[in-house]
Amino acid sequence: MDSQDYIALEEKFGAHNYLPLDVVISRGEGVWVYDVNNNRYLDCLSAYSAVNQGHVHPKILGALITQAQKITLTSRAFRNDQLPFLYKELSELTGYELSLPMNSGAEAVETALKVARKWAYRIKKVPRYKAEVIVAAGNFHGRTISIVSFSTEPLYRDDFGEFTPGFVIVPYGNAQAIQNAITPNTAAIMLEPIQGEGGVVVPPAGYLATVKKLCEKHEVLFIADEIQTGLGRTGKLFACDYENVRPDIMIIGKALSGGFYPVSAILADQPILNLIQPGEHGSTFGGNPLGAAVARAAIEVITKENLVENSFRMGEYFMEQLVEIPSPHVKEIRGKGLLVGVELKREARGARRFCEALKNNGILAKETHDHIIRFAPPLVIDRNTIDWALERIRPVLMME
Ligand code: IF1
Repeated sequence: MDSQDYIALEEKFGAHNYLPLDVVISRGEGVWVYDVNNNRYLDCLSAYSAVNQGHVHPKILGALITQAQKITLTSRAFRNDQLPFLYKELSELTGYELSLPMNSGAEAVETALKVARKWAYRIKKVPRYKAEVIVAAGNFHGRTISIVSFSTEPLYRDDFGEFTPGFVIVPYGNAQAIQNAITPNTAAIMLEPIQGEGGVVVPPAGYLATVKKLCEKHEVLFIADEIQTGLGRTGKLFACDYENVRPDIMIIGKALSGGFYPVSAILADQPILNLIQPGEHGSTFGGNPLGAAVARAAIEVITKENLVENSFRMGEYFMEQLVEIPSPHVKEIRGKGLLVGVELKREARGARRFCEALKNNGILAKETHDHIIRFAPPLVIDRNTIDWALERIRPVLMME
């Protein structure tokens, strides 16, 4: 079989909820992936930052195999010997007293929203059920009905109503708009520190710090969705670290498992997370020993291999070099660490054709919002590989 045969099967028997590039990947190693015809590509998406550690990282693979041969799932009706250590290691890594493990990012976002609402009723004494959560236009927090209820992207929410009430949408990057939206019923403000899907939108310097001060002043929780920006992606452990902002609730996922297994979590201190009493929240797989063992190894790789520092240095170099390319199509290059967005001018006729050309040059990147190319390679990338990539990106950005 060659690529077309795989694509034909997928088109025949699969729901069409994606329109992927026509590359059929069969294996990966580090920053490289290989298609069924053994063509090699540099992965510049990292599965939307779930593979920060590089594909099939041997240490995480080893943890997966070892644990899978012992016990994979106990349910939380009983205890297991991996989860206590994941809790401890997450607390040591992030400084939060507690964590609550889930599976997908959306589940962790829903968990954070439930905890914030409960905190509003029990601690802030907001009348039931008037709790409001402020979110930003251009957000992406997942695909559940409640989450798309506050999406501003018609593609993600049309025809999925009735929508969940209790959300207030304000422009991203504008602290005054948040101040104007806060009411006595505001439970929380939830933001991505950098909007990934929104087009790698970096807010003005000081925005996060100003928002956090508003939260402290008005007794509102600050929730940071660091599912994509967290765990080294932006050149700091968390993107909030750039402004020394400590969210009341931190949401993580994706690279928490290095792409081996769905593992997500929310992190908070006892006054907030102890509001959840036994039986009030959970899931079949949340906190399972296999996911916990994988997450422990994924975290160890990030810290022991200095991936945060590498992300900072490689990202700085990559963006410096991209800016030097005299492309007639580029409007702006932005991002932090190895989360880079190349915004194209409207007259460039969309980013998809550039991604197709990049694919033909051996680079896999994904467009977002039609006119932005996102580059997010695994954080293990080295300078030689970035130079290899730039040699192939340059002609594409210079094409007609
Ligand atoms: C798709 C986007 C990225 C996320 C943030 C929560 C979630 C995500 C900041 C939910 C997930 C993924 C979902 C995937 C494509 C991808 C994506 F394009 F959809 F928006 F990365 F930017 N918060 N993002 O980025 O986590 O439930 O998926 O584990 O749905 O197409 P999840």
